[in-house]
Amino acid sequence: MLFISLYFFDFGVNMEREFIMIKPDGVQRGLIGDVITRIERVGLKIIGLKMLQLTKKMAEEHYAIHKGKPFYEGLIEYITSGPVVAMVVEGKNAVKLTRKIVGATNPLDAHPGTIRGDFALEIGRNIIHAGDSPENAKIEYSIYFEDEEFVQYKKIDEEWIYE
Ligand code: IDP
Ligand code: MG
Repeated sequence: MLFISLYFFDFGVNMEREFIMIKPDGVQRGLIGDVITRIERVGLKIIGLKMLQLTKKMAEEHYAIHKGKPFYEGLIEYITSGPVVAMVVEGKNAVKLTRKIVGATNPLDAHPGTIRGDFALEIGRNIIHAGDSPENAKIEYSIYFEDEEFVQYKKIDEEWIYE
């Protein structure tokens, strides 16, 4: 019993949900598979996944914190320019881990091996979005997903991923 409660306690620490979006350039360039592979292989669990075309209203809500910045209008145009793939993943330290896999905002600063470092060269065409904190990830995924859409399941590799 003690073992079980300790196990659950440990597993619960830093378990987070992260919001990820493959932007229109990622979709158009055929990178959906590459991106999802990188997210999956690190051990994160996909609990929600959908393709959609963002409306201007959704885009403005998503990027509300950037309103007024010089790149804002271009960003709204870019993110609504074609279909995107929206995803919610779950895992220990999911936000920090995802941001590491995604790489720096400007692909010029993103290390090789990161998604932006490997697939992009301009800041305004940087393939992927990822929430920068668990709180912001929740605000963002709530624009695109209802809570009931998330699938609760246990992956058989969890005991080999979590110590
Ligand atoms: P992040 O996507 O790494 O979190 P943010 O600073 O939150 O970076 O910016 C959101 C998005 O806005 C970036 O991913 C990028 O597409 C775009 N962006 C940020 N800064 C610039 C810029 O200086 N010029 C053009 N686009 C920018
Ligand atoms: Mg951001």
